[in-house]
Amino acid sequence: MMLLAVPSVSKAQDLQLNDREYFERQSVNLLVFSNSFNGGFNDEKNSGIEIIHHGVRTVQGGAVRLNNTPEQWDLVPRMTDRKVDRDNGSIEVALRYDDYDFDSRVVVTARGKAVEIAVWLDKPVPEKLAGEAGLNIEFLPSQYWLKTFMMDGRLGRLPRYATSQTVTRPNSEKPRQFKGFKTYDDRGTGRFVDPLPIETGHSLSMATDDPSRLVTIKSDAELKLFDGRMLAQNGWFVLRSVLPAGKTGKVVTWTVEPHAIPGWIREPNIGFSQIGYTPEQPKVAVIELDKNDTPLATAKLMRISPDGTQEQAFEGAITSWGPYYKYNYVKFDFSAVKEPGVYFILYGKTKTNDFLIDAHVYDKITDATTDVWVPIHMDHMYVNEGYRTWHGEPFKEGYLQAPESDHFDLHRQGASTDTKYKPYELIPGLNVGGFFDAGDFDIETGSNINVVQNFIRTWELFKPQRDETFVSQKQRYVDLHRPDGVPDILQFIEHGTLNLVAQAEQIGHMASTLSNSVLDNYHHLGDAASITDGLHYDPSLKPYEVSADGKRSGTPDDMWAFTTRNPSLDLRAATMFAAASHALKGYNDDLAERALTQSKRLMKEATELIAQHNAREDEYAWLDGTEQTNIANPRQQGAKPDKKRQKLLERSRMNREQLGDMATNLMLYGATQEKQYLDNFSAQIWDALELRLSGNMQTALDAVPYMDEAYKEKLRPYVVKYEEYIKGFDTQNPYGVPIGLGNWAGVNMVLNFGITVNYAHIYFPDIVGKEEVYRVANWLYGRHPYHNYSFVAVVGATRPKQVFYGNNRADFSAIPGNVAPGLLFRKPDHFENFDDWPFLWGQNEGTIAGNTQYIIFGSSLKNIVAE
Ligand SMILES: [Ca+2]
Ligand SMILES: [Ca+2]
Ligand SMILES: [Ca+2]
Repeated sequence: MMLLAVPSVSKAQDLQLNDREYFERQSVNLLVFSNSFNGGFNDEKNSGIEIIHHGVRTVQGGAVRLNNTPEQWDLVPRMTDRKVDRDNGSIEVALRYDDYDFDSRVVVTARGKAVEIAVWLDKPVPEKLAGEAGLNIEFLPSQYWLKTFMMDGRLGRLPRYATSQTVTRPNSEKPRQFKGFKTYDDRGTGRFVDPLPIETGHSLSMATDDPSRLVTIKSDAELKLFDGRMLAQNGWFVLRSVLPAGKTGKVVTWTVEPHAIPGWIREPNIGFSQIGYTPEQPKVAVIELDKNDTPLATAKLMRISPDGTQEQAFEGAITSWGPYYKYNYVKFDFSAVKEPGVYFILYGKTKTNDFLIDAHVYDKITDATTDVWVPIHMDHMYVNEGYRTWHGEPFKEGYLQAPESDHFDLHRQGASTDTKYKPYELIPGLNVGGFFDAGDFDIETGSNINVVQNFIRTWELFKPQRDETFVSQKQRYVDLHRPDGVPDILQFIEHGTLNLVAQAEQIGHMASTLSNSVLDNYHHLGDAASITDGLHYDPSLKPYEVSADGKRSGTPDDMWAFTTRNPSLDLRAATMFAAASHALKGYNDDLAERALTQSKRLMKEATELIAQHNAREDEYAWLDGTEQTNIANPRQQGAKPDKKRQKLLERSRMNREQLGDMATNLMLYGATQEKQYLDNFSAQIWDALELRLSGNMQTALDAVPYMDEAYKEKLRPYVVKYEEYIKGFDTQNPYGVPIGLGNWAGVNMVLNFGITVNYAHIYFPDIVGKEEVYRVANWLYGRHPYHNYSFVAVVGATRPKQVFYGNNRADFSAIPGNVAPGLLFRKPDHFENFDDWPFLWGQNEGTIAGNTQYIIFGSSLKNIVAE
């Protein structure tokens, strides 16, 4: 753990192929398909040839592409082979477009301080793609706009906003997009928009006025520089050379040289809590250092007095944690400082922003989420805040039965509708209640079930009476910061339940989703009420034509209900309905009654369907859905089932089939107080804890309020083991929390962990000490890799993140109270979270399920701190 990198002044100045299979020199990492185009959402702007330049991933998307400025749903190549040739210092990838039977090879070879990028073809470019296929690479707009560039000696400045020129071309010339969908509405013209280049030539220098961003590209082929934002707000600056038609062999060659600032060392990233600290809590900053940096012996805590003067409050030793991926980590413990006040950390010349030490720093951590983020995501309502309208009432025309479709956004409708409706028929009554999924505007039923459950849990545990939101279902109107006499959480439970009950009543079971029918309105950025025209789709009218009575239109923009029946989703809904009916009783008795009716019916039907189906399930699917993949800890993985374990698994599976899911049983007991549910739970929990302690501890803790002392005593040794699991993170990474490596950063996993730790502390304070509950808070509020901004657009933080992937992302903005997924891992060793570029959903999007999970975490943390 103590292997500190020795700083070396005389590091080789040429790009070298390193052990992690990328090209490296101090301040430049050049990756060749360490990350390929295989994410769930097509072009995620995270793949191909990438450059991490002075610590920031500013270039990606290097590949053979079929468009001047590829959009998310343009075709991406499949990587069919990748070879690393150490002797020649080169990496070769084979790329294939199955839709066009088109293969190419890209070979990247180190040439001193530059690399050569060459495209090789064994067969000429297919005729359909001649003039369209090219070698592309993409530059991050937020790191290049307003900077100067030079093409063949001509100077220019990269624009802050897209204002270059375009042409239109016949649709027949447009290469096929994802699954044949279209990202654009051609308004009946039969033509698509194609950007024209900003500049063309043979030698380009990007950012001649910024040595940290300067990249020079030279080629005998014509280089064309485009602005991808002309088609899509999340587009990048694109450099490309069209591949010549009819040629084979080495058809295009570029020389690419990223400038390196001599002796550059990355500024230390001092991770600490932007929300501040209570006087008594542990206070340990984690400092992320360049591997060529030499750790200092001490750091200081400075106090800012009320008169504005500064004084040293504390000086303490720097202790080493060691290397973790590409950086080196040290810690600075200033727990000794307990006096309330305004402070900042001074490490060498690096000074943090100020923060508070005060008993009340956690008081407001959930307010922005409950008062602002959640109500803005209420669907089928007009949402107002002061002078501002967030959105009008969306989807007034309701939802059509989806036809069979292999759809976008991971949605699918099977061949049968599983309903009484014919494809394209209006399913009445679905345009009520519900919450927008995330940065998009669909209702994901599974997420909405989670949301209602999260609100119910918050309500049952903490009974928050906070009332800052006016909600009128009759007026279909929400007004922020206007109390209406009803606790907001209760209104949120009602709003979620209204949509889900409508689904069960109208469809007969749960829809998988209520979502966009056409891709060209799915990527909508703006007022949700303008996604569709609010008029019923009438195929007897021409597109854009409106009926004489003004009620129907020929524009096929109506949303669809995806209705393929999924009994496990129905079962989850049944559980949630039982709990909702309990929570809503006395507030909305009619809805409570409807929820209970649907709960009983779905429970019965779904259990029968599942029994018929008798689906084979693999070991981890039921054990825990959240922690099974991608924990950045190899020690967690690969535990092979032994004989005893196999036996336990068998028994668990049988119990589950006969008694139902244990967490569901527990929730049903909470809702009904019927003892059989508690017995069903008790019959399963101990095996579950033996099989997967960390994944099932939360459920075990959730049962404590219903159980006797004997249960608690039996649970005790498991909590002791869980405490070891918590402490184990201290040696796995410098931050002491589970860190995810998936294509979606791991905030949900971190929040789950945080909630479980909080409850373990509440019920077993002698085993899980109070100091443990700050692990996740520290991470969320700024103690993490890359930068030290709070991942929560939160009240109280000095420096929250400023841009998120919300539905206002095109304005480089945030919706207050959002929680970002966090640190996105790029293989093989890079964590990042952009705060000047909101469009990478894997690091910046907030989801309705995640943000309501945060409300539970935050509420429990506040309660513990207030003790
Ligand atoms: Ca969605
Ligand atoms: Ca209210
Ligand atoms: Ca419509």
